[in-house]
Amino acid sequence: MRIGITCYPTYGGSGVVATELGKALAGRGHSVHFISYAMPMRLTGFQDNIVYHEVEMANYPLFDFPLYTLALASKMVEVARYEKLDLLHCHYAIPHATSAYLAKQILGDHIKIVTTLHGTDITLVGLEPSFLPIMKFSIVESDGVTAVSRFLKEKTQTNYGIEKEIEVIPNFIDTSVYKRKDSDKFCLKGISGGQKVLVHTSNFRPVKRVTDVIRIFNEVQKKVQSVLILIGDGPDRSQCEMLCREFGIQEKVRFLGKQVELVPILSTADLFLMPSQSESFGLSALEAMACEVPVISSSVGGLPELQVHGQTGFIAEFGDVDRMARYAIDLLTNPQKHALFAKAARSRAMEFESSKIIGQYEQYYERVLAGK
Ligand code: GMT
Repeated sequence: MRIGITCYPTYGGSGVVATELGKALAGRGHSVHFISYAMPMRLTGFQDNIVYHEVEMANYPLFDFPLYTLALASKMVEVARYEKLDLLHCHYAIPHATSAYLAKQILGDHIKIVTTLHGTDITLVGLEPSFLPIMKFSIVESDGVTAVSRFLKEKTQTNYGIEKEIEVIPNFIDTSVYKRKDSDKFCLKGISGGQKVLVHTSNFRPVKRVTDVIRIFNEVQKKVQSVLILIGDGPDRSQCEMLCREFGIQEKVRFLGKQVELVPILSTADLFLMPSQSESFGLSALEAMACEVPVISSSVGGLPELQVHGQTGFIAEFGDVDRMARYAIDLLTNPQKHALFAKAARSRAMEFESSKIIGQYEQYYERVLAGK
């Protein structure tokens, strides 16, 4: 197949899923064309049948706001025409599904559109009155729609009053890459062997509740010799740094900023924290689980579809910092229990092995192209 993939190229789960999907599809012999405003962060290395097409933005003094949706639609038309694409696969509905709809109006019915819903495109941004009608229209007009969890499928159908069939295809992980390595090879400055390592990674948006991560760790460090590693960056980072100073735990918390290579860091971890307010899937929790790191998370969204309470980690109501801290202390002070959880986390992650899930996307594409 000849597939166009559009995603956000930045640090974030939807872009990671789109890029890893494209790379895996290319590995299976498909021609893959990425269309975005910048090179997707994970699109590293050379693969013969992957081409990246950059959306160029024309500037004109009259345009107070960039017209990206239109420029993207034009680029989709150009790439689809000259590369003879069979389908356009949009990751994160806003504005990609709308651009694809416009492109299809120009190209004709032979090109098919698949839209994958990832999270806040449905649960937050798409619900804004200024976007809602176009979001609903763009989803309904896609030839195929997938969601990364059952939770997200149901939210889409109820929030937007959409009866359209939505296929649930969960996120995936390459467990041959994401596996625990000898952590001695990666020595985090200032961390001694006796200290437990707690990790959180996110885009530091309010929805991730990173301040709850700090609060949980503040309780944990009173009982367990430990450090907290925070990966990523975003609007809440300064507030988090301030909170660490307020609690006087700044020496025990490391802000590593954005990182591309997570395996060496996850390989030092004893626990992963994800106390989000909303999480349609929780890809970073899956990455941790694949590296044998149990997860303490909130019970929101698709998280209970990923992790098994009492086996791969623990789940608590979002905002219940005390309970999450108690769960963390329990696991960190009970080595036998921790070892069982670490093993269970890895086996659960294997159920999301990329080779299984990529096939589901291929089959779905075939169904959409056959008009079924
Ligand atoms: O929806 C977002 O906040 C952005 C998006 C991203 O690009 O990081 O994250 C969502 O998609 C990921 C990949 O499918 C999921 O693992 C995340 O759970 C989801 N985030 C939320 O639902 C908050």
